Amino acid sequence: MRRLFALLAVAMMVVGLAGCGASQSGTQTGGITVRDPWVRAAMMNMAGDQSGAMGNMQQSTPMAGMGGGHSHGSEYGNTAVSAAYMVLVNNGAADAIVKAESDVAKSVELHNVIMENNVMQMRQVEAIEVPANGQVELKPGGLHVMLIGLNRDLKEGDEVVIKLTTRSGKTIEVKAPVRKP
Ligand SMILES: [Cu+2]
Repeated sequence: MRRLFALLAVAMMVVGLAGCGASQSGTQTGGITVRDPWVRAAMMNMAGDQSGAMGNMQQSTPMAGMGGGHSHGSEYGNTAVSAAYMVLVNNGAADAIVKAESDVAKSVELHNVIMENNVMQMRQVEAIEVPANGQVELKPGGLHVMLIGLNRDLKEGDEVVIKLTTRSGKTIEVKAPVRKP
């Protein structure tokens, strides 16, 4: 009887692994994978135009007052910024993105956009949760990976490498093409 259980367990593991391999189609990690990544085109010298990363947001909403301080224009001043978007697809247990890194910017943060006093503002978030067997879309006007202090221009056709770290300890390397929004 015990032996039967052992055999059963091994059989289940094999089936499980095979299923996993098939659904991953070549990617190295189970759990979260990235689909359709892109980075918003932005120039380092955008005198008077800080709309690079959040163009949609600023066009459709008034600037936050001086006290607000969380809209792009007032928070980042002359620092060139951009943002990365993608779909996070999770084939496994609930996980989250807890860190993002890239060579193209001095600092990289996880951000969300929220409404406060009728003004859309960006907020840094500690993690982007991705539910088990679910997906989360990072898109303009919502969750995004914020690139602050660009080291170079991001022109259409360029490729930006972004490294994401999951709460479960995996690293996901994303190669995101630069696009105009
Ligand atoms: Cu942001």
